[in-house]
Amino acid sequence: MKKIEACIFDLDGVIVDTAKYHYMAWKKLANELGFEFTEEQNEKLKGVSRMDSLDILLKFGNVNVSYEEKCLLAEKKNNWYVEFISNIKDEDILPGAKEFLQIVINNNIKTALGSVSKNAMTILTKLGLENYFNSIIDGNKVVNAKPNPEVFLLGAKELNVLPKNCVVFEDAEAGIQAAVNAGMYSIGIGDRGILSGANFVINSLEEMEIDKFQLL
Ligand code: B16
Ligand code: MG
Repeated sequence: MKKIEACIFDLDGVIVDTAKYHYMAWKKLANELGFEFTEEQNEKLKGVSRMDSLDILLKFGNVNVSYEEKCLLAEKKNNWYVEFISNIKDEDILPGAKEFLQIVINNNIKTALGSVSKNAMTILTKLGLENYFNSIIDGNKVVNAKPNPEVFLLGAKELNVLPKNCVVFEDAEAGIQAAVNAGMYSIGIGDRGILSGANFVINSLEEMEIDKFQLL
């Protein structure tokens, strides 16, 4: 069994089912700007910062706007997203997430959150999940979004664990790439085709057992 000292979890799409709310808000913005935005196109936005996501979205729609206009559009999207998550409940926690976090903690493996979302703390507090993490890295602590490894490297640093002894759980292509760039093991959650860069892929944390670390 590899020496696993820490698990770093992405938030949207790994711990909570909020990736769908990001998609809904981006789709609403695209429609308002006069173009369609598919779930397939949305894969390219997962794990990517708000402004970088907006740039990708506008490219899909062939829309050119000034920097000032971009700031207004990003704010608009975020206001919708914040509205969507204002009623977030226990049912929005993804299957097996809380249970697996508890197993990890019981096995004396450190835990960190590695999200580039500026709304991460709001979500964790609303769901009473903040105490499951020894360290919380969110979009307010990092400059570079995934696939840049900054978010995961800062998590490892705060936990005082070497990157090679960390496992990252991710649902986004950019997130798996960030884990690879950080020199960490990665477990993809979702589509095998999209997450092919991961060490292995599972459907949800419900399938996760400590013994699976032997596969890394
Ligand atoms: P916000 P993660 C990412 O969170 C989302 O996957 C991505 O869709 C979003 O654009 C980004 O956070 C920024 O979020 O607009 O709330 O600051 O997957 O890294 O937990
Ligand atoms: Mg995610």
